[in-house]
Amino acid sequence: MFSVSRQDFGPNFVFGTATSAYQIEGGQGDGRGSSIWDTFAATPRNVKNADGGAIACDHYNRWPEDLDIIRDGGFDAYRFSFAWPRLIPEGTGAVNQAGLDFYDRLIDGMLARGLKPFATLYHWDLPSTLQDKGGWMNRDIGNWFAEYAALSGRHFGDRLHATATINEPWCVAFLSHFLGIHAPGYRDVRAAARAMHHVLFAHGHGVDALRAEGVKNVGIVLNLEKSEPATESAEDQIAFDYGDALFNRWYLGGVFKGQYPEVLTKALAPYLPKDFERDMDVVSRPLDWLGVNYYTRGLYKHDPNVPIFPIGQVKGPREKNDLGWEIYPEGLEALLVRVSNEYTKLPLYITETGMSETDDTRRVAFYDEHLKAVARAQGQGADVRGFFAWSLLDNYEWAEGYTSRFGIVHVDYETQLRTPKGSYRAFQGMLHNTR
Ligand code: IFM
Repeated sequence: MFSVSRQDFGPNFVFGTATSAYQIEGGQGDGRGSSIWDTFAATPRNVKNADGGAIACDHYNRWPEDLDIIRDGGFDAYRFSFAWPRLIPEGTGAVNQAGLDFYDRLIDGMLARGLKPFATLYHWDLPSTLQDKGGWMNRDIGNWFAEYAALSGRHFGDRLHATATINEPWCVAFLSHFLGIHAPGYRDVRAAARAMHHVLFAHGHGVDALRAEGVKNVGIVLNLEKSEPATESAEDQIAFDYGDALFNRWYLGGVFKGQYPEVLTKALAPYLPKDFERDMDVVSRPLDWLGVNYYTRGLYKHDPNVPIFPIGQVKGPREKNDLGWEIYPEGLEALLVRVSNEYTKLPLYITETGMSETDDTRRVAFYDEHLKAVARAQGQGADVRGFFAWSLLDNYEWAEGYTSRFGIVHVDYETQLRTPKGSYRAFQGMLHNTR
């Protein structure tokens, strides 16, 4: 049971659950092209147990049952993503009719169940053919992404309640091109700097393409953290400034102010695309809403041994999830108030939060605390309009494979049996019959 009730969040507050295509769909026949996650997962030592998304939760076939589960939970909305290689297998050019048909069925299925479709165009499954051309390192991705956005907007746009261009650009750029943890697995500062700019450049092109097709309610989903210095020392303050700039301000500043933090444009000057400043009006196209994904805080300390950004991270003292991420609900409150005061008055949605954990009573407490943090942020003026639990199902947790379970519904990967957990029942208890 949660200690909050639906009414605590205002009359039209949207409650939903979230997933993404590669993490749940499987169904890789039917004309879907190869994605960077297929090959990254197939490469030894990238993913625990060499797990890949070939079957995942078999949502490609089991979507009616999954949508029934969302409806029966009393949720208002479902956040899902389109798989670019399912719709345009080679990234540009020929369209896969089976892909259009699948998402037609899925969206119509949501509408038939009274669920608002919140779509994301890109949740990390880049078509491999585009990676062959440099992927996010290539400026042409602005045009490739616009073509894909236009198709999605033209075909599905009138049935979507909200559309996000990109999910978590920090992960697309930094985690995947500097830290090498996600596909395509680069550890290269020039690759990262280019991806950091091009992901937002492509986002802006995507916004234009969606609007040209008449799509309403367009946004982006940023993963943000509550960055803090590890100590009060001057050196750690500087480390915090770098960390906050890398995780938060690059994306918030780019999208809402058309400006990247100077501390990074200086540090990355040799590696950024030439004349990137000329693109900032595209990067900062006006939006209708912002999605915030929040999981933890970042605690930064000075580390003189790290070149370019002399920073390291330390673990905070609080409870952790089973991936070691510190649980810090008041960070969500502070972050929402900061975004609202410093960056945008647009409607905010918590498009993801959740906990990797097998002990579901801890997950119930996690959600309760984070819901309360949202209500407190609303009380301080943050215009938060919705909350999506990550995730509907246990699913493919990227480099963690299937070892990490974020679902409010348990999935037995042998049988594909879905079993609602206590956290699902807690949402159901709060939401039931109040839609
Ligand atoms: O599973 C991911 C999701 O794809 C993006 N946001 C964070 C989640 C948990 O790591």
